[in-house]
This record gives sequence, C-alpha cells and structure tokens, in this order.
Amino acid sequence: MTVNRTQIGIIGAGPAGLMLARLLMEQGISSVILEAKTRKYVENRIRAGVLESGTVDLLNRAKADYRLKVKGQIHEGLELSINGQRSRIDLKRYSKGKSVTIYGQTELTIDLINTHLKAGGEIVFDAQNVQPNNFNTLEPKLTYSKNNIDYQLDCDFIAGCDGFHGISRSKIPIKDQNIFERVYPYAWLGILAESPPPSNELIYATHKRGFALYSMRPPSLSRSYLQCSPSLDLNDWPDNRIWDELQIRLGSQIDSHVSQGKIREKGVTPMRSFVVEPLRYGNLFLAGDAAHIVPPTGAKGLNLAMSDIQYLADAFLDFYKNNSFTGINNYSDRALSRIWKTERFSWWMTSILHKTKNESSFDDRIRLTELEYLLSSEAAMRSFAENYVGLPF
Ligand code: FAS
Ligand code: PHB
Repeated sequence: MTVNRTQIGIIGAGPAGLMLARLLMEQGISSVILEAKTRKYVENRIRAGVLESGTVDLLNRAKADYRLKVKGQIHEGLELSINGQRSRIDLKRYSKGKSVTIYGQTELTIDLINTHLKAGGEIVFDAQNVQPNNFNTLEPKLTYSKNNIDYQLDCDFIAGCDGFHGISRSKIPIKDQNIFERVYPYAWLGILAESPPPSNELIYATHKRGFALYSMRPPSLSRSYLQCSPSLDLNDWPDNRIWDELQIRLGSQIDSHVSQGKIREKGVTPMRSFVVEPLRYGNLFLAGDAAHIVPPTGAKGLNLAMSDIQYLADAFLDFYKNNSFTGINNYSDRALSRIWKTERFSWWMTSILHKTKNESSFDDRIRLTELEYLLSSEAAMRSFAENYVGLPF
C-alpha cells in the first residue's frame, strides 16, 4: 500500500471537486482529487449550459475563465412560450442589471482541469474503489487503487464531490441522514444538434403536449429538451420525430422555426428534487450533487454546486489561515440556506411549466394563471428574475 498525504482529499472531478481544488490551491492549501472515470470521459460529459454571475466570479478567482471571457454569451433576457404565444422576460431590467452567461459545463470542466494541472494540481483519474475511511476521527483517509496498485491518502478533511450516485453519501449511516425528496412523473429528452436555435435567447415553452426548452451551445450548436416519460425508449424517438415535436411545442408564430440538423447526442434526464441534511459528518463534507439535486428547469444544478464550494473553500481557509473551526462548523447551515431557496425556485419553475397527465382541469388552469400573473406583474417578474440570475452566493 502506497501512502501519501494532503490537506484536503476530494472525491470527484466534476465542477464541484475541480472548483474546490482550484480555490484551495490559490490559497496555498493542498488537495488531491480522486476521480473514478478517465479524463476523456469527464471532459466529454454534456450537462448544464447556464452560468450565474456567482459562478462566473468563482471561475475568475480560480483563474480558469480565460475561454469563458471569449466564448461565453451574456444573456439579458429569456422567452416564455405559452401554447405558442411568446413573451420575453427582461432579466436585466427586473434583476437590477444582472444577467446569465451561456457556457457549457463541458467547457467549464475542461478549463478547470487544464488550469489545475498546469498549476501543478493533482488529479488522479481512473481511481478505482475510492473509499472514505475514519472520517469520524482526526485522521480521515481515502483508499483507492489504480493500475492494480493500492493507495492510501491521509488527509485532514474529505470533500465528497462525487455526485448523486457517488460513494460519499452512501458511507454515512442512513440513521444520520435526513433525506428530503420529490421524484417528478416526467423526464427530459435532451439533444445536442448542429443547427441554430430558434431564437438568440432561451425559450421555455409550455404546451398542451408538454414542456420544451430551446437552448444553445455557441457558436453553432443548439441544445433542446422535450418533456417525456421517465421510461421513454430512445428507439421510439428517431430524429425526425424529435424535430417535429420541438416545432409543435414551440408553436407556429411566423419567426418560430426549429431548424433541423445532425443530432450529436441524445439522452434522457430524470427529474427529481433531493436534499440530504446535514452536509457534514465528522471530517467528511458533502457538496454539489452529492448533497442535493434540482430539476434542471431553473438551470440551477451546476450553479448550486458552485455556491456550496465557495462556502466550503471559505471554511477550509478559515481553518488553515485563522486556526478557527467557525467556518467548518457553519458550512452545512450556511449552504443549506441557499440550497433550499434554490430547491424552491427549481420546484416552482418546474411545476408551472410541466403539464402532467393526471392533472385536474383546476390544476391546469392554476398553472396557466401562475404564468399569466408572472407576465402581468412587475413584482412577480422581479422575483422570477432575481432567482433565475441567481440569489447572492
Ligand atoms: P458531478 O456529478 O458533475 O461530478 C461528480 C464526479 O464524481 C464525476 O466526475 C464522477 O465520475 C465522480 N465520481 C462519482 N462517484 C465516484 C467515486 N465513487 N469515486 C470517484 N469519483 C466518483 N444542471 C443544470 O444546471 N442544467 C442542466 O441542464 C443540467 N443537465 C443535467 C443533465 C444530466 C444528465 C445530469 C446528470 C445533470 C444535469 N445537471 C444540469 C446537473 C449537473 O450539471 C450537476 O448539477 C453538476 O454536474 C454538479 O456537479 P458535481 O457536484 O461536481 O457532480
Ligand atoms: C442548457 O442549455 O443545457 C440548459 C439551459 C437552461 C436550463 C436547463 C438546461 O434550464
């Protein structure tokens, strides 16, 4: 067994683990990331596309925003399409000047990995059977194997940044986990295609046939989603059926045209809201999807992982620089406060935009009235905009 040591042992090289390692290194705190997948796999995962300003600020602090500054697209508004009738929401006006940036999570991950490795950071890809141990003692350790060699990584703290299906949360006794969960009766069929999006801003469409979202990956790709059954068989959805359905749900206004193009990627994303409390177990800390899941409607998953990481990096900095446990002791409550407000918005936006099969006529009318009220009230637009651009980190 080869034994190494670092200050923070991080499980997972997704956005949460990578950003944490970057922020720590910038403050002279050592870490090692143990990632189960290969670098190629991690750098090819297609997920989120909308960055809040807090996330953009963190990428700048992490010195990993050089490509974002060139390729990122600032969006000051978005459109809602209600049964084909489109209305624009001026995010900048109603959020006192804030906006969002369109930049794929794939690119963000590549930037963080390149920056960290160039700075001498340590990321162990293809780390097998990563196990957090002794995290209820002052000598937590991670064990793993790579190329048939067993390793032990001694550390002061372990950050569980290994996503919803990771090992960290599962190592915590279920009796110590307070789980809050809602599983939605629908999913999203997502495509990445070589075709221009129907508008230069995002369009969230609710239609009697179901929800659709029209997004993009500048400069030449569109990223679109269709509400579907969680048990959808992709074989039943050939490209032309997807394009036709996207056109129907967008509606037939003159400028409402969905251009068809080669579909590079097709996938089904289940929809759930999930939070585990607390986020700290001894010297093991959960952050990002390991701690919570939001339905992707509000474009919050990635951004919520980033606010967790800002708080966790602050906590470790407080410990190592000020010899104080205050940040560490407050991390869970501080992160959960913003997590629950974001869970609320993501649940609300999902619920008003997705029609469900067994929805009563009353529920359907309330849903449409919620949208009508939103578009007719400055107060409602201000509330929507401050949540969509991202509550303060
Ligand atoms: P991640 O899941 O990104 O990263 C966890 C990392 O840990 C992975 O690299 C994994 O390989 C590794 N890992 C797991 N188990 C391990 C183990 N035992 N040992 C070592 N490593 C391990 N959010 C949005 O805002 N908008 C979207 O449109 C959107 N679409 C999504 C689509 C899909 C299919 C999924 C799954 C999520 C989507 N999300 C979206 C949410 C997503 O972006 C997450 O919020 C974001 O990836 C969270 O980052 P992390 O917490 O780092 O977790
Ligand atoms: C995306 O571009 O992938 C995206 C945008 C907004 C969302 C979800 C996904 O709400």
